[in-house]
Amino acid sequence: MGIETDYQAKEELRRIGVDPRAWESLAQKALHLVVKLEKVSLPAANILKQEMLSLGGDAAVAKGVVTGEAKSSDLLLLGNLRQLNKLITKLKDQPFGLNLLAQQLQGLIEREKKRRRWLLNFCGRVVDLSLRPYIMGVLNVTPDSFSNGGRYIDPERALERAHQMIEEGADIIDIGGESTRPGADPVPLSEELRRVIPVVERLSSQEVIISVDTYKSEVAQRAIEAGAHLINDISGLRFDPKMARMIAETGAGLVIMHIKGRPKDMQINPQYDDLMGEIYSWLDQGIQLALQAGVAEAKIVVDPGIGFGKRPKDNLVILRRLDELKGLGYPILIGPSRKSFIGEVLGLPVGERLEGTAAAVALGVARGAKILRVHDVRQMRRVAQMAYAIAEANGSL
Ligand code: HH2
Repeated sequence: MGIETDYQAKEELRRIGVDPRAWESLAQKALHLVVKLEKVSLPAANILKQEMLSLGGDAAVAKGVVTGEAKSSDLLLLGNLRQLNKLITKLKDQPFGLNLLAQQLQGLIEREKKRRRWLLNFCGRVVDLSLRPYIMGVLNVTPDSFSNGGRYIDPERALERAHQMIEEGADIIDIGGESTRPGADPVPLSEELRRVIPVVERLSSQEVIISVDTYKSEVAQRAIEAGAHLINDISGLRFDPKMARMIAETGAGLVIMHIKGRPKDMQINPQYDDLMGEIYSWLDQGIQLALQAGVAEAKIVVDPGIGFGKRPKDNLVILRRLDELKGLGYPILIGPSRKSFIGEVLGLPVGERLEGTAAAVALGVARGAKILRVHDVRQMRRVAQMAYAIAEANGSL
C-alpha cells in the first residue's frame, strides 16, 4: 500500500491497534522520501553514502564515486523520514558543505511534511490545502437565512446560483436547508430533506465538492447517498450522537464547528472565561469523538464558529488569535461572511459588508485559515489568494 501522509500513516497504525505512544516514531518510518541532490563533491557524496547506509537507508551515486574517479556526482538520498532526520543531525558537524546541506534538507522536509499534512480526501475527492486556500460558497435553500434568505428556495434557482459560484471559483458548495441564525427554530427532518436532497442530486454530476450544512445524521446520510462529499456540522457532532459513526462509515469529510448553546438561544448573553481555550478544548473533544467513531484524520476540518454563541468582540478576538487553533493539527475553516460583528464595527447592514468580509478573510488566511465559507465567491477568492501569497512570502503559514 502507498502511504503518502502523516494522517494516513497514523490512521493505519490506529486501525492496527498500535499503542498511540508509538505512533509518532512509527509514522516517521512509514513515510518515505527520495531527495535528489545535484553536483555533490566526491568527499561529500562518500560521506552521504556511508551515513545513509549506517542508518539503514541508502544513497544512489555515480559509479565514479566508488572508484574515486568522479569529481562530483548527482545523488539520490533514499530513506524514510526518521532516517533523514537522523542524517540531518549527523551532517550538522560535517565539513565539505554538508552542514549547509543539513539546513537545506531540514527546510525541504518541513515543506514536504506541510504539503502532505494538508492532503484531505472527502468521499474520494482529493483536497490539497497546501496549494492555496479553498473557497466554500454558501447556498442556503431556506426561506429565512440572515443573508439571501428565500432567494434560492426553488431548486432551479439554487442550481443556477451553484453554477454561478462554480464559475466564480468556488471549490466547495455548502448547501444548507435550515437557517442557524441567532434565534432560529429547528426545521423538521422531512422539510430539510425536501429542500436539500434535490439540489445535491442535481449538482452531483459537477466536479465541485458538495458540502451539506446539517447537524442531523439522517439528512447527512441521505445527502451523501445523493452525492455529497462533506458534512458541515455546526454542532461539532454534539446535537446528533449518530453523526460521527455515519460519517466514518461513508468516508465523507466532516467540519467540526464550535457552538455555545443552540441557534435558538446561543446569542442570549454568551460568556467566556477563556475564549480561545474553551474553543480549543471543545474542538479537540469533537476531534476525539470523530476519531473514536472511526473517522479518518484526513476527513476532519475544524471551525471556531464565528457568530455562534459569541459576542461581537469575541469574533474579533477569534480572528486575531486564529493561529492558536493550528495546534489542533487540522485544517481551519472560517465563516465570517457578512456576519453581524462586521455590521457592529462598520455600522453597516448585511448588504454592505463586502469590504468588512474581505478584511476578515484576508486576516483569517494570514493566520492560517485554509477554507473560507463565503457568499461573495469571486471577490473573496481573489482576496484569499492575495492574502495567501503575502502570508506565504512571509513564511508565516
Ligand atoms: N455560518 C453559518 C452557517 N453555517 N458553517 C460553518 N462551518 N461555519 C460558519 O461560520 C457557518 C456555518 C451562518 O451563515 P449563513 O449560512 O449564511 O446563514 P443562516 O444560518 O442564516 O442560513
